[in-house]
Amino acid sequence: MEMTQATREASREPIARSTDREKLRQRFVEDGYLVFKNVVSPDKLSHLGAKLNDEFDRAKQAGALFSGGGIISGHLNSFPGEDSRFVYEALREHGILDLIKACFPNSPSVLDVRCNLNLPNSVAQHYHIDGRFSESFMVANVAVVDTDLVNGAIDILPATHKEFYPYWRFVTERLHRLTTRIPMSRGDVLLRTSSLWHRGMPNRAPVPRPMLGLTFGDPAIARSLAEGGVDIEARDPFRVNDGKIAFYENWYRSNWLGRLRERTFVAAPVTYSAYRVVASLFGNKGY
Ligand SMILES: O=C(O)CCC(=O)C(=O)O
Ligand SMILES: [Fe+2]
Repeated sequence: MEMTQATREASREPIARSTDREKLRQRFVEDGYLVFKNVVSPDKLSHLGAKLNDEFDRAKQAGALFSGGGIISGHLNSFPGEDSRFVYEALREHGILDLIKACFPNSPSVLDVRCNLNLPNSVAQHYHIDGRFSESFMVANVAVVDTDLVNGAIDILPATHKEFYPYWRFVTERLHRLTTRIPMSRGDVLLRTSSLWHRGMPNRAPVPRPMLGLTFGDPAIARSLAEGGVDIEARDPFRVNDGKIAFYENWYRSNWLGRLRERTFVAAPVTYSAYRVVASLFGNKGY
């Protein structure tokens, strides 16, 4: 893999001094992402990873999982439970929360805690941004297991956050040529803006690949909480679902239309891509 500036230089030490923080912030503004090595305790993460796997097996065997909703393409969303709180504390101790604040000073203070489960035999996702371009927020991805090209290291397109690309422009300007895989060791952190183009990749290993995704100040989440009458300041994001692990749909709904879309994508990614080009010509969502 080609090592990028961001990967090579990101500090292993806590980001103690504001000068360091300002340098990192500037690099983040340029590239749309930063990688930090060795932030979160590998031992605690292996414990969490084992628990996630156990819960997933249990839900599968109990027939408690939905069909479709990301299961066909192999990319599932989940809530990693109260036992993942140590990850947030590690981000704080490392100075990463302060850095996030420096990068997004005006974000609503709403944290959401998720985990991407990349299942064995998954396919490459479509390139996308998370949420709307005009509402970007920070995502902290934490490797729960060592992640390489075999078990599905994420693919990002550096600096694609700087401009709004409707999907037809994404295709005609051939942005996929910027492809940069980000292998991570257990405990490494990828900070990325939600508006940086990226995709989940095939997992060719026999076990699921979990990757935590903490989002900071996602306006869509702030809105839906406000609509539900939730007091954001009082809300504890680790106590969602009584603090228990849960599995969620990702990208595709688990109703019949969602399953049809997902099957179409898996069987014929080009057809799906063509559909997105056409949709991007008429909608303002961009993808
Ligand atoms: O699992 C990954 O590597 C990325 C998944 C992703 O980007 C998503 O589901 O939105
Ligand atoms: Fe994503």
